[in-house]
Formats: sequence, structure tokens, C-alpha cells
Amino acid sequence: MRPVTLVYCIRGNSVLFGMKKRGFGSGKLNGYGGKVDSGEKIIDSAVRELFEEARILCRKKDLKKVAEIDFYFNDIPKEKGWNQTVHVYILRKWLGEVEETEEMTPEWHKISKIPLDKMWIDDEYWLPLILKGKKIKASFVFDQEGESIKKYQIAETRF
Ligand code: 6U4
Repeated sequence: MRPVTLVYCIRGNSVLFGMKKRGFGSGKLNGYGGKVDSGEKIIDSAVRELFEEARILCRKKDLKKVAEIDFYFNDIPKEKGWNQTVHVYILRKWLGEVEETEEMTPEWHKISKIPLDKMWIDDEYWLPLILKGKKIKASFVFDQEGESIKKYQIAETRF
């Protein structure tokens, strides 16, 4: 499983998403993050991706882990590397103002009005939970290149 990171920045009642402009999940609204480089610590990857994709700086200790989710793409050959473990964090404190970058167009949305229809189909199952303060471990098995969910499970946990 390929490790990747996903960070949700929260300010007041709003949460930051990015419209992904290229690559995996392009055209979808998503948190910020990406692949962990070889030899890189997962948390360092989250800090790096936030800077690369949103131009903001954060401290590792301010990244609060809230979820670990395994995604399996049933109908995609394993060699393609789509199967991934997503390490999810919430961040409430950072330096700088979020900017548009080559990879992401930022969008702030009210936590009470998340546009789930523009996101990965799994997000509606777990994103509202972590935004309510829950910590979870979950797994999703997709069909149709991620367009349908074959099975899933979600359990509360501690990190
Ligand atoms: P490149 O193009 O190699 O620079 P990079 O930003 O390193 O890409 P990418 O885009 O492959 O990595 O990272 C995948 C991103 O998508 C991670 O932030 C996690 C996120 N992600 C993957 N599956 C997801 C899903 N089912 N639901 C979701 N986010 C998902 O909300």
C-alpha cells in the first residue's frame, strides 16, 4: 500500500479544500496532500505537500492525526499503485495565506455545508465524522476505477 497524506485546514467554521488540477483525482475537491517520498516520514510529507500545494507553512506538532484509511481499487492492476493508505490530519494553525498553485485551486467551505457531490464518493462516509472530532480507521474497496464502493468499514480509534 502506498502511503499518502491528506490535510484539512480549519479556520473558525470553515474548512479548506483544493480543486485538484492534475493527476490522481483531478477535477475533484480534496484536502491537501500527496505521496510520501521514499525515506520521508509521513508527517514531513504532509508539511511539504501543504507548502507545495497551498504555499502555507505549518509545524508538525499542529498536525493532528484523525484518520487512517485504506483504499483498494479492485479493478485496477496492483502494479499501477492506486491502492493507498491515506493518513489524514486536521490543522488549525499555520503561517501564511493559502494561495492557488499549479496543483490546487483553494476553496473555503462552511463545515455545515460541505459540497460532497464534488468529492470522492467515499468522503461522505467519513469526512463529516472527522470534522465532528471523531478519530477513525477505515477501509474502502472500490469498483469502476473509484466510481463505486464495493464494501467499506469504519471504526473509531485513537492515535
Ligand atoms: P503528484 O502528481 O505525483 O505530484 P501527489 O500530490 O504526490 O501527486 P497524489 O495526487 O497521488 O500525490 O495524492 C493523492 C491525494 O489524494 C492524497 O492527498 C490523498 C488523496 N486521496 C486519495 N484517495 C482519496 C479518496 N478516496 N478520498 C479522498 N482523498 C483521497 O478524499
